[in-house]
Amino acid sequence: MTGHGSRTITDVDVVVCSPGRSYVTLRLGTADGLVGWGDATLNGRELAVVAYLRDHVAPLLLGKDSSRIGDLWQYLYRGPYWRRGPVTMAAISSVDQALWDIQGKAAGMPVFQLLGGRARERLMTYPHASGHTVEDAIASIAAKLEEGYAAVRVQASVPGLPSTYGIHVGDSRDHAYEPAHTDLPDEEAWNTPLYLDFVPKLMKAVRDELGYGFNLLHDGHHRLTPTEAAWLGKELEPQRLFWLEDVTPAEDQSAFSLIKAHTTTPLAVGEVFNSIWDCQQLVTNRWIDYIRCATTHTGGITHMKRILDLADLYGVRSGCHGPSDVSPVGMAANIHLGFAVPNFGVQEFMGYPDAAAEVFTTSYRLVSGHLEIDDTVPGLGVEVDVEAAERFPYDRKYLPVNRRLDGSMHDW
Ligand code: EZ4
Ligand code: CO
Repeated sequence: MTGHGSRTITDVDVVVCSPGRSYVTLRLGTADGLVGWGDATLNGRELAVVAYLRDHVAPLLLGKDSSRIGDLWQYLYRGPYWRRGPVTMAAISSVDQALWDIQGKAAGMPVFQLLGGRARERLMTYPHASGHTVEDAIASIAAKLEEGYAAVRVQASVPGLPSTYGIHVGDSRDHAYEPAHTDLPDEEAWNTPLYLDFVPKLMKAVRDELGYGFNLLHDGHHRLTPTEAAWLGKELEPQRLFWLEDVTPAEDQSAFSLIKAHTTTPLAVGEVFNSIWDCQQLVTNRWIDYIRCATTHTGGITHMKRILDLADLYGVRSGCHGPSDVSPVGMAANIHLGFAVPNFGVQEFMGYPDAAAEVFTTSYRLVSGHLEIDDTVPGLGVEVDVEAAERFPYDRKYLPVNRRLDGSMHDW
């Protein structure tokens, strides 16, 4: 499988930078001078993927034919014997994205053309609205609707808890979840009865105030048991959510059988998944409505396309994870897929710190809460300014951890 032609991979570099957030970006170069970019960012464990790429993957790629995307995927997945896992799959994802980028540039076409061509004119996105009070959260949603968004996720501070996941007041772009402390994880507190008492009141207040003319989402962030999640889903049925996200820790796929049996509130899960096997039971048993894998963490475009094709057979639509810790390169990969697949649902789009725009320029753009893409830019359409990246050296940060009020660890 060694390549001798113009498409041979001749250089492999990993760019690490922290322009407000940390990003790991793979750069592949070919003999004929094409450059492909891939996102390998694993929030809070970035350097593990850097080592995996530099120490173990780069030597395997040099001299290979960059056009053999599917075969290189299998080579990196089956080859090491040790399969799956977030570090391995983020590394494979970045290689796959970079190869698709090169393939598109070689063909002179945007990647979505190679995936079957444009299936829609724009992608619906959802941003994050939040507030310390119900009133503030409603005002935050109203501001997003004013900007043109057709879907909004809402979180609000749970009364009685010192901090709550997803609250980032005062940050208009909402690229939050950065712990305030840079050296050690922030510690948050959790109490299920307080949360379950509050969320139905919040959602009812939102619909009472703003009506039903937009898609409303909420993220449970893996905090509930299956029974609690089933109860919450039933309780929220009158508010007709677009989706209720990550109600339970998703490594237990069959938990969703219980939840789905009890509620018609649509369920979404998958942002921490890293392969089609994590989705298999959820999709084929129709236990979920939206699959939330990100192209960056689930094996790149090649593997994500297979997940979405499987999902389509069961009426499950896409809702790719799109936080600001998926880089603009990974976001572009999500977006190219979103333009091409029949079962696109929605794209999360949190936005990026201003400094990230000094490093990454994209051919997609956000217009009135929807993503548009330039037909004329080949590949993934993201350029990475390596000199600019050097101005933002790596800055280690951790995601928060979450403890119950008795001090025991809970899921964040
Ligand atoms: O906690 O991206 O739906 N979005 C989320 C995110 C995740 C972070 C983890 O890195 O749940 O905010
Ligand atoms: Co989430």
